[in-house]
Amino acid sequence: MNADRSVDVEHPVFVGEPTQTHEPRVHAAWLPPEAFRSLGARRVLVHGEGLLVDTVLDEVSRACARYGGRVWHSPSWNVDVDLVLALRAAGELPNPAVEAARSAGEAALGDGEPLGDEGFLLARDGDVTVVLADAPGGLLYGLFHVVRLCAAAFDPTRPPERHRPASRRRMLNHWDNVAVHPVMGQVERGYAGGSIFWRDGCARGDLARVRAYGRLLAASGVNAISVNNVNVARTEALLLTDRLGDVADIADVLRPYGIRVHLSVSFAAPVLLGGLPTADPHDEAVRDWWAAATRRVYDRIGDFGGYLVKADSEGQPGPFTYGRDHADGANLLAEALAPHGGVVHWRAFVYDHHQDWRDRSTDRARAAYDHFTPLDGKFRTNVVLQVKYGPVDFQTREPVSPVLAAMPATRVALEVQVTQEYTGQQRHICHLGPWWGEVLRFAPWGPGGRTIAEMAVGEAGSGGGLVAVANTGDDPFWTGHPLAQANLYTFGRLAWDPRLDPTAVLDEWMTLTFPPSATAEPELVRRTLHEIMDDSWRTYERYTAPLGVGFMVHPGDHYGPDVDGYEYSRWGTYHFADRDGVGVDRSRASGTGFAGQYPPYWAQVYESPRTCPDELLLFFHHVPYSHVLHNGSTVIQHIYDTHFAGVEETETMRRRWRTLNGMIDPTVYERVAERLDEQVRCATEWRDQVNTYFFRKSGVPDARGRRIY
Ligand code: GCW
Repeated sequence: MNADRSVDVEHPVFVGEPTQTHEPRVHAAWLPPEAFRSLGARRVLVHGEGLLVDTVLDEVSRACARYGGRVWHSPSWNVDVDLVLALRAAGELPNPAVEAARSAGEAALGDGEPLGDEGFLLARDGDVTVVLADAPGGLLYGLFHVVRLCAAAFDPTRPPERHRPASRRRMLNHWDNVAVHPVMGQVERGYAGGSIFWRDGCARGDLARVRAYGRLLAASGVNAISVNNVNVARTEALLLTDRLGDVADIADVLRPYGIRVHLSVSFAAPVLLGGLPTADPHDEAVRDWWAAATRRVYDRIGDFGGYLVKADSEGQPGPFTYGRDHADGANLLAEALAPHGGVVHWRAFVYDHHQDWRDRSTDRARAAYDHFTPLDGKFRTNVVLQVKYGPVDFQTREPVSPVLAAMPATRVALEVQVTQEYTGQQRHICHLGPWWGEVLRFAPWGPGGRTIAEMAVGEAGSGGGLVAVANTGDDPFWTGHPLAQANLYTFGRLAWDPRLDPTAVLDEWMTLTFPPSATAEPELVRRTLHEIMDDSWRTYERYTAPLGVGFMVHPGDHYGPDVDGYEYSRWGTYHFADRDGVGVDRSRASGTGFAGQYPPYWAQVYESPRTCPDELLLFFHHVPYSHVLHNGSTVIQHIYDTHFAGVEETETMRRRWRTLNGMIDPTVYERVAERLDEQVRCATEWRDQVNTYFFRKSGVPDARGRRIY
């Protein structure tokens, strides 16, 4: 035993600065000190070397310092311990108990299958819990698994388990601007204050906050992050060159948590930054420019993740300007990144945003499929095509994008939006886990076939994985609404394993965020939170746009109701309500043909109002108000009923929340209480505007005679 390397509570090993999550100013989210109680009261041996092992040691040391445990760092043989976190490759394992647990675990799990860079094995032998990994990253994720399990990690009867992330990359996109945008502000579609990275044109420099963020993300499973908006203006474009140092600083503080940094870049960068006359992907000078710029990035940030690109979309430059297609565009950047192991995330969100509402032949929902499917097989292997979950734009309900199933020879990533642009903007409780779960379980070739989750993961993790638009900012609760933290946590966990049950993940989040050991009535709190959150996405759906029609939001800020707000606009999002009926005919027989973009099973189901699921009826069909749904109600009565019910449900949420007064942290209580008042107000506005609109259009009274204006 090397006494110099042993660590005890008087002399904990800190490899980094203490993070601000321990200061009252910033909420600890799902990593309050209390969540570490079970771990921190144990005798722990950490075995192995490396930056991420230092992070593990730091975490364990701080937990033990607080809760009376002890920590040793290898080589410390023959100490009695409760928990060992060990790298298998770090030479001989620390003691016979560890060795025994390892063999027991490996035997129980089969052949000692490789754990990869991030996987780990958890096994018990006698009184010892052992977490084994082949790489430091695995040890870090193993540590957070132990934290999640609390006492269960030390249950003598716990069978061995092996964990590996389903996808290599689990990525968050920040739509943060460096310079405040005149319309979109510091964070585009940000509902949690300013950016944690940038303020008023500069890097914030407050890297402790970024580090604390990295820690939270690592504990959820996220391992990649793009640090600037996909809409890249001049100041943000400079992050690739003159301002690269700011990106490197962020990369440095996120690295100990296994998180790689990516950049959104402008396709026009060779012109904007390089002074070239063109950004044509076929131009030799343009290719050289990207190669050189990318080399400089890697000289500075050796583990840089890659580029994220929104091209030819909503005013962003792209290959269309030069008569090239999106494979040409994406491959240009992929070629520059390939020698360094980087990857391009190329967004499929390409459509005509100058549509004429009079033109019924153009359908925005068709656009991504029409642009991209002819290019299947043409992208380099380090291109990931990033596809929004629905064909339009992050609505509360849309069919799953047909592009996800239509490009078998392309690495495709599923993009979801954790920031609640269209789902209540973190003023409303809208837990999105169940919605993402539905998307992930969707089987594009029909029931029983491969699912979106399987496709995003790909063969042996070769798919593009899951990507999300982040919902975090410099708000003390990180996400504005404290309960919106659950959406971020859930995204990370589903990105790690898309087969997880979102409600079980929510439960995990509750246990970490409101630790039972620090909560007066833990079961009551948990039950009440489930009652409030489990169905909150469906509640939101009920009081907003009906039956999948979408986009009845206030133009610009996208908050609150405005039924005709987009009806005569250029954005291609219409509902076509008239005195007889409502909805968009996207059938092949008489509509835009969008339904035909699905494989035969769903193409057929969506084609007819008789078979189309109720919740998507108005997305696919224009039907009379008297149309009878599968649920037995008419469309008009369904609109009335759901809108009345939705508001009642928000009132119930509020009532339930009030019963928690005094049981949870008062600042959390107050913030949520405040926002629930706004949710009830806004839901009421939705109900009354939507019901009144359709009553006036249709002239059909509510069968139950409730008040409509
Ligand atoms: O939903 C829309 C948003 C835009 C956003 C765009 C996108 C970053 O309203 O603000 O731009 O999607 O996904 O690129």
